[in-house]
Amino acid sequence: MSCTIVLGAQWGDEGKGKVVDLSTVDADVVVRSSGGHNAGHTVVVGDTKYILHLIPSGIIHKGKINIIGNGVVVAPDALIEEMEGLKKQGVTFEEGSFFISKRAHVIMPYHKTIDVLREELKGKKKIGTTGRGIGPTYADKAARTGIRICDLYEPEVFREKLEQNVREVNFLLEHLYKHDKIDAEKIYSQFMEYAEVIKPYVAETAYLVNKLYDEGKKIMMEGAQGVLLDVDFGTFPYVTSSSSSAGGACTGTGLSPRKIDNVMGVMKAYSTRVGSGPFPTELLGQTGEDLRQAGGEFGATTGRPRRCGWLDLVAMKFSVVINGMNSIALTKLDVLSGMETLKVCTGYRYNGKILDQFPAEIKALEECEPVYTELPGWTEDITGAKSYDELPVNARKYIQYVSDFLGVNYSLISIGSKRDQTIKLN
Ligand code: 2SA
Ligand code: MG
Repeated sequence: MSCTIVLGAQWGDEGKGKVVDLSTVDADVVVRSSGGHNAGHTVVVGDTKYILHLIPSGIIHKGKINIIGNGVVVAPDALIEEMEGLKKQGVTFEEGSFFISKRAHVIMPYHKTIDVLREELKGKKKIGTTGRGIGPTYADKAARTGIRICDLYEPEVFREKLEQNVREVNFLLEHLYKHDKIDAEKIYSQFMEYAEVIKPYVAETAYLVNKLYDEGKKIMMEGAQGVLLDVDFGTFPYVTSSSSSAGGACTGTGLSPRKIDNVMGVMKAYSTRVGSGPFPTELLGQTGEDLRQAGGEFGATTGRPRRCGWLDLVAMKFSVVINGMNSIALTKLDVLSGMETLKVCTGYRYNGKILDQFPAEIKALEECEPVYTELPGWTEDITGAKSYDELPVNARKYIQYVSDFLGVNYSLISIGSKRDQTIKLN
């Protein structure tokens, strides 16, 4: 029995899709514990490309159990659409292969409306959310007004909560946002229909996930977003609204913390982020543009160009510490080929001091100046390397430097998007 958490160690888009897919082969159970359809995991199997948002990637393989945990926020309409799309690609949802937690909170249409309007109101200070209603749904959860999946099967409870929430939302729409009001009745009947469609999959997954572990099943927790977008530990307020770090895998599923055996962080060989917020190592000039083009750094969900920069080891070290990361999957190393000199950030200069810890203060993150260590680049194409020893000496030096700094070993190094462009190290 074992449980491994695979999480994005930076700001998301580290290439989790590929790493998760490789790890799925060994897993019996694949679980999502946080986020919603703001995630976008691209998995390529043979010639087929699957883009998953809400459904755990184990669904692509027959015989795996897939669970959407209580920490996930579920938009039933988006879920049904994703299921339909996957079915068209030949994916089946056999009995016992897919479960949705009764305790997961539901993203309602008004959450999406508020998400978008709140961003508009913020103007320049906007977070750059995905506009999927994620923040307002988690806000309702914390405010104890949220609607859970189980509520959909108690029509009176659902109606009462819905009407109460819609009253509040309509007040805001009318007086703050100057927006058309919404109709609770329409939402009610729509959601009653959605509830019927997803009913066969709804379960008390907290018992289930512990039982599966106790039976000796191998569990993989599939992270969404990245640690630096975690609501507690990320670059608040420029974060998502869920616990995307390792702790969230327990609270978001009910699996006991005593049952977590491994935490694998997926780390891109450089940094990217989408949306607003501080990014100390961001490259605004040609080098950043080169990384964007070479790395194809455009969002899978929204198509937005990603901001690019050097690898930030101060941020990474924080990520290693708070997650207890015991291995790193290094991705997109090939993107760095051809760059004359590579830089890694090992400290932040701020107010005349060098910080070696990732600061909580947004101002420090915005105004600090990265302290870089320069390492020589390599010109060879590394996308065909079959082993660590086949990598150019400077690539090995870069990899080694990072691993020594972080005090964590690699489980794999990815040198291209295909499955076989992977150097496994243990
Ligand atoms: P939200 O919509 O409330 O969660 O947005 C808040 C901030 O979190 C950022 N965010 C993301 N950043 C990177 N990747 C994300 N998801 C997909 C992924 C993206 C994709 O996991 O790969 O498909 O390319 C993601 N989701 C949220 C967002 O930009 C805001 O800064
Ligand atoms: Mg992505």
